[in-house]
Amino acid sequence: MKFELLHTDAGSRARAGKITLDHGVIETPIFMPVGTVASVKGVHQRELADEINPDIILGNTYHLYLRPKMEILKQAGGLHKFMNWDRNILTDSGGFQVYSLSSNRKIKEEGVKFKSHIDGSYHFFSPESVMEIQRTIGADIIMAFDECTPYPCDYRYAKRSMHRTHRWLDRCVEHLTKVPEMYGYSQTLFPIVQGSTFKDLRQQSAEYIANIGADGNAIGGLSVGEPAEEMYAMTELVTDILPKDKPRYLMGVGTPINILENIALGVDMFDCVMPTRNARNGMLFTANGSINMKNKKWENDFSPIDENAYTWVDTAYSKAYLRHLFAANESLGKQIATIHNLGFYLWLVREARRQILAGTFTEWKNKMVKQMDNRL
Ligand code: PRF
Repeated sequence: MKFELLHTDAGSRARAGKITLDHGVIETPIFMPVGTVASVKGVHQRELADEINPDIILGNTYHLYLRPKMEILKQAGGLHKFMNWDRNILTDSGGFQVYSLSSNRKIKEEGVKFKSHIDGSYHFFSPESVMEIQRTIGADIIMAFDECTPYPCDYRYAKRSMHRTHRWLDRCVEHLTKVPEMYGYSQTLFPIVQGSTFKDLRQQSAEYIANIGADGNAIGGLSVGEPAEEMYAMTELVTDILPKDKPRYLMGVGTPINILENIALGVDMFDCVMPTRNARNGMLFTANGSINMKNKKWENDFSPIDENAYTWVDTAYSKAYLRHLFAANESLGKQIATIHNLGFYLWLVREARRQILAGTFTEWKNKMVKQMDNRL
């Protein structure tokens, strides 16, 4: 993996860069649409590639391991071939989904025993097994096995958990050297900073992760219920320590405003279920704020969904039509809303990149943050 830092903003820490991997170039800042179970929910791969056009999408180790299971992915020749997606993929390690989705999980030094949310069966994840699973899935960027602490979290637990995450990271790094890549292209491991919302822990963790010398670094444990100001304070502290010549990935963030604020703090990569999940609930993100598409007020509004035309659906359909689809519970409504939201998120990070390169980022960001705070 190669990362070129093209420009750093003068008035903030925002950066524009370029990551080169075997499945293509990623222009940063980037938003990665979430394709948890080998599908970005409701969007065909062709629409994803042609209309939304992300350089990379995300998959989940936890879900893919449980279904379709590793044997099928191995037979398919990896996730890219299985789902017919020939651009980059990043897989999360399960270090978050195990805690948020499974029940009866038991964390020990060796790893985590958990109960499947699908059929109640018991499984065990360790740093070693998660590296092997991610080799089989075959994503271009794979994540270290960590523990995402909840919020709030008491200091003693956060500290113990952070040290265990660091020990798990060492085991991931060590084990990965023993398990070869399976499909003829390279995979890059990103370690993850933890430390909850404690400054000294975040600092220690960022230093530990920086020392690993990985090709890219992630920040975990944020956007788990803490106030936005606390998240920004942690990001700022961590990006000050992580190497400048490597991409930074803030996991599971966030709203359009969160994304712009964190770009300003030096983050290069984002993922979040928000644009896809909220779309399915009828919530649209726009440059002027969010819209509840189910609201009666759109019943006879025949203006386009979004005249900024991020994707073809924005001008092909009216708000009244989309509102009707939600009222009638038609699956097409969810699909249209998903394409719009992902189109908007990808526009947002691309425009941020353009503004960074033009030297006008901060002014634009402040204006956008104000505008996007509205509810329409
Ligand atoms: N760890 C991992 N995945 C994650 C997180 C984390 O802390 C988060 C936290 N927002 C989202 N996804 N492995």
